[in-house]
Amino acid sequence: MKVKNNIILALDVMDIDKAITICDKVKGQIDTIKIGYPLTLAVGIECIKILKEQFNFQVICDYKVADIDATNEKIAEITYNKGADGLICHGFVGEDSVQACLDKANEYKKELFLLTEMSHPGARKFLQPNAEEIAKLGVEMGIKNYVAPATRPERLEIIRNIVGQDAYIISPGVGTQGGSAKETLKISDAIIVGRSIYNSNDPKKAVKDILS
Ligand code: OMP
Repeated sequence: MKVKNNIILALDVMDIDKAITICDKVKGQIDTIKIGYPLTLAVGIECIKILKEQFNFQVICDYKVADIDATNEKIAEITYNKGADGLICHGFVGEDSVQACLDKANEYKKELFLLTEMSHPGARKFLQPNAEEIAKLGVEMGIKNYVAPATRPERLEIIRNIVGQDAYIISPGVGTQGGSAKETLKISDAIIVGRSIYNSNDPKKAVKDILS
């Protein structure tokens, strides 16, 4: 996936009018939006179509898919069928669960992002001890896209070394969670930023400041 300015907006607002207002402000700087449960549950999955048709954005659905294979398959089917360009799935659930998502991504010729280690403090306890194994699983399965934390550049680097330079890593945790855009982009291909942009009085300037 090619992302303009290597920045993805995490549009975690719960109101479609607010979402559209923010998109209008950043549309010249950003071409890729990550939506998750907040917008999808508030507005419905049709929000993918709105973002694509009204703004021509690429849409990554952050549904952190983490179920048995049969259920993952259904979640991935509906997400890609509704127009998502990418889907984020968890790796800790294991190979069969991830494979179900990967098969759907391949069927629709869209992207699957494997979440390795998360960015928040709580990830240290259960996810961090297994993140390297999750990244290795992704490599064995031929996965090209990963999510890894901007909040811990040293961990991000370890994950980069496992998945290799050709893999595409997107990193959340810049801004409000404390990560630096500049440091992260030395290792990752793109950053994911939410609150620092959508809570700003001037989202356009917020994007500019993050990139400067
Ligand atoms: P802000 O912290 O507001 O910039 O938002 C970060 C976005 O990235 C939110 O949508 C989170 O749900 C998401 N995220 C993380 O913050 N940490 C992770 O480890 C993984 C994700 C994600 O999968 O996108």
